[in-house]
Amino acid sequence: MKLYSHPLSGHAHRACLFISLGGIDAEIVDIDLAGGEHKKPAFLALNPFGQIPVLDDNGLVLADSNAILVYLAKKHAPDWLPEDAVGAAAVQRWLSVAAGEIAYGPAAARLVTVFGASFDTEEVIGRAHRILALIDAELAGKAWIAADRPTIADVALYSYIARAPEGNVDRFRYGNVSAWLKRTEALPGFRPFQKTAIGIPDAA
Ligand SMILES: N[C@@H](CCC(=O)N[C@@H](CS)C(=O)NCC(=O)O)C(=O)O
Repeated sequence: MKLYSHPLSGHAHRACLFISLGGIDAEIVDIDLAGGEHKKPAFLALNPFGQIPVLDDNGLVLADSNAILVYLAKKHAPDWLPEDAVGAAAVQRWLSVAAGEIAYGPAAARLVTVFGASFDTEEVIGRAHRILALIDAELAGKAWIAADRPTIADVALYSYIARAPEGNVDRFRYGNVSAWLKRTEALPGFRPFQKTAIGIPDAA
């Protein structure tokens, strides 16, 4: 099994993190985003969207980080994705947040600073704080976002929240979020998301 990835992509880190937490055997293959490898025919044949991450499980090719989490959990690490209707819906609710509010908030703010994207900085940082405040309230009195144990919902939310300061989003003011990040980082098999020197330093 191969995962096409890039060390500075939070979407790819989400998949790499779960491969590591789940003890899943996969080779991580870095794609040269700066050189445009993801827009060349060989990669577009794997994912016409021209985006990483992409999983290739012996010819079964799957794009989209959250789809990859669902596939890997179902196939290799079922404890991370509840089967029952209520439990599965609770996880899906936060996968949607990861693909929505997180992508358009903290991930977008980081795209501006780390990759030079031209979003409205004030708007994306404002969005980031709105979703962080909601998640902070949601985590009051609970250890994990969607169940009484870690699930792929926690994995999907982790990467861009952890690196939100790189987009000048001060996440340090959200105490429940900070405690949840630390709990995630203490899980066996945790794999960190590469840091850059950009944005608000960790010590803030
Ligand atoms: N919905 C996709 C989004 C993936 C995504 O945005 N990947 C970025 C890297 S973080 C990418 O490949 N961007 C290159 C491009 O869109 O041209 C997922 O969850 O995997």
